[in-house]
Amino acid sequence: MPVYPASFPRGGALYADWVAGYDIAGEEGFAENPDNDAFDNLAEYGLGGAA
Ligand SMILES: [Ca+2]
Repeated sequence: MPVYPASFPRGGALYADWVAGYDIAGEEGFAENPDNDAFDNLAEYGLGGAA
């Protein structure tokens, strides 16, 4: 399970739900970029993109 900062209330579960929709085991961190586009995971999630 990813470890989320304590200052990330409730959104952590939503991000985990987003991660669960993609086959990115091992690359689920905010700064990872499993599809090697211009956006890291946190940006993809925030913008409604695909991992
Ligand atoms: Ca990406």
